[in-house]
Amino acid sequence: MAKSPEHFWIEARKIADASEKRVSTSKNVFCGTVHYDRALIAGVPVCRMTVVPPGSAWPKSYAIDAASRQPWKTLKKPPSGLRLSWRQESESRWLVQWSITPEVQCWGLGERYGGMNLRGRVHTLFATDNDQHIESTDSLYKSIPMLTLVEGETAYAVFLDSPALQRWDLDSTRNGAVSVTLLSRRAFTLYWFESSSLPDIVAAYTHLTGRCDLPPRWSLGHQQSRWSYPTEQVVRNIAKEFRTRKIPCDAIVLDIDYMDDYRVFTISRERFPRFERLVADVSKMGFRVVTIVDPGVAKSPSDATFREGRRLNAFCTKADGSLFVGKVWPGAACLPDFINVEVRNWWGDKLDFLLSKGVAGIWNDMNEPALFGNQRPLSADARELPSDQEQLFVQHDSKGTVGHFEVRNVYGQQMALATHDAMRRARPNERLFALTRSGYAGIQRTSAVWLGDNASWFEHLRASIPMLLNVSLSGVAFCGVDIGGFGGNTDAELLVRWYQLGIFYPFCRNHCALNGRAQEPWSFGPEVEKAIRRLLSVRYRLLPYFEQLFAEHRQCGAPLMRPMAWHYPSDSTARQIDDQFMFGSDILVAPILQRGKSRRPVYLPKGRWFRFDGGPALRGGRFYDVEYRLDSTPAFVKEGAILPMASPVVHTGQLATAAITFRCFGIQAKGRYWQDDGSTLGYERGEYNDWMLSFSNHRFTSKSIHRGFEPVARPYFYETAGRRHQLRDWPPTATSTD
Ligand code: MIG
Repeated sequence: MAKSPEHFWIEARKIADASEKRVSTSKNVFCGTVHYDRALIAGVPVCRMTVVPPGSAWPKSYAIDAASRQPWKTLKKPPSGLRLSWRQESESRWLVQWSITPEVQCWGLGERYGGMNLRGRVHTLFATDNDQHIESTDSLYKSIPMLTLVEGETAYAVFLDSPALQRWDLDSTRNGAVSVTLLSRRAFTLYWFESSSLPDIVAAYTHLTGRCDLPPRWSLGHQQSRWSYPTEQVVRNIAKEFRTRKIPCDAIVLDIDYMDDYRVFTISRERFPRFERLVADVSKMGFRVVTIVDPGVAKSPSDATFREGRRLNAFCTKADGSLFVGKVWPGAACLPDFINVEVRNWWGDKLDFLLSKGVAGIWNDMNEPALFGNQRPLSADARELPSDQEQLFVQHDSKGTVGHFEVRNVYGQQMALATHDAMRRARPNERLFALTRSGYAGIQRTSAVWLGDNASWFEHLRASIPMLLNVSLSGVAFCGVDIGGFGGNTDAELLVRWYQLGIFYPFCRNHCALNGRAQEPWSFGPEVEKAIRRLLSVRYRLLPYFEQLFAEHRQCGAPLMRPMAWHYPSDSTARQIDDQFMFGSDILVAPILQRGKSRRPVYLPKGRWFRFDGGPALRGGRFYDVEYRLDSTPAFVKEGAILPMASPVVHTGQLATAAITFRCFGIQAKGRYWQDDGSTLGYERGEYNDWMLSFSNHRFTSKSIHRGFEPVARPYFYETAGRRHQLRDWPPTATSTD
């Protein structure tokens, strides 16, 4: 048989690899203990391998949700489902290997720049503040070692639970070889999720690592940010502009310039003389205030936080016990050692400085930790881990001292934990909003995330879809990127196109860097403002659907943003698509992603679809060339769906009494409607209503699945074929039948 050209390439690469010694032939030097077990998690068979080097403690997991309990069954030998080989190659280097078939696509792995399929490249997980998001970018802020391998209609997954540097080579040599290199001297755990459906894999992974609590309703609204709104007066003006222009908005975000000399837990009284009044006044207008908090504490005897931290030994030190000092916004600064629970509690108590002033949300930035002039303290291609003493600094938890690189990937995670726990203490019955830049597996339990410093480029608008899909499949449902782009200057066209997509980001925030051109919605004249107002009002009208999706996430781990294959696993065209996505099961989002274009191809899977903004049904199973004007909603709704929608409001405080319309798509439709107070933890005690909605034979009916919440009176309608009908006795009283 004639050999294919590909065959010769593979042979040639083998020769080249051998001469470069890339195929490691080192032997296994492991002489510790390894433990295998297996469990059925959310219906998925999962094999677990725990590797403990001699003299090491059993691994401590920062990822696993303490509330999750599994019936692990110990095995005498490696389970057959675990289709990998592994070895310890040197004192600090581990190698895990397996091979993948040609059709496999590699998804997940947290925050990666680029397209959705990660195959063909090496991906390093080592928390890095990198504001250059370009083709060659590798490590970014988050490190989530959960890879999903999609193979036809099913998927399997590998989660390597270790907060040390990991290098995932996903077949960069194109011969089907996958390898994971881990640089650590400590024990680690590997989870292998056996072949299942994609939704089941994510359900099982989020069962283990947790799901996000229901966010406060206001945090699902539009948030307006800027580095930085420099004075109280500027913030008041921004608030006033939003309200007089009737552009929906729920939060104003204060970046580092609200502080005095960038010192954490201070307020510049020169620029924010009546900060408390400001917070109270904008609250009356329906805004929440979110403030940034960075970990670096000014190394200065005049700084109270520094003095306290010093007294409590709260800072990371060098191996000789002296303070580690790096350079960040406040100048020379020390870093709290967040893996220590006492430090977390101390820091959390300090947050009362902001919480007691009425600040609603905390935004944790720079928590990789970022250090000016030292963003990559260990080279991405390092072969060995320096000794504990040489790992930039050392950290201390209850078990003792550990080199920073061993736990670097959870620095941000543990800061987020301190924040979350403190907010919980201060507000025991409230839903919390915290945002973080760095994070590790399980970050969804404490924080929403955004993907750091993108730029005002169409490329980054485009990349946000696959990036957020991969983050979503890595367990983090509450995510978004800076709308308008952070770096550089946005322009009218880009800003509008970005809002067209951004209204479907679970976390919806406009944010812009210091030097960039202003990009508040009114910055580019009335036409642009009008388009953005309309787009944001679409988001606000859809917030009941958002809330229902978050409730679903809590129940089964499903993210809001889902790749097409989530709902169409047997459609091989859908599997290749990463420039459109499903928002829940009913809405397909396919925005314009290129400058100068107002049309794009949109793939509609089998079934019939309606444009969100109205029009005739379209038959799916093919591509359409679709035109979007500047104020169009770039979305389609599946026939047979019922979307719960609110009447227009400008902030979520008005939502509880806004009329609800159940929009029915098609002559037979089904939907779900979740209702609660949007602000407290009452839903955990059953204080919510959950309805099954149905429309058929020209009749709208509903069935209650759960009733535990008494909503305030508001009008309800259903809408079919463009006509609205009031539901006079809805919701039915508990005793009536529908
Ligand atoms: O060194 O606080 O990603 O959102 O505006 C830059 C200033 C520090 C980086 C964050 C960005 C934020 C900026 N911060």
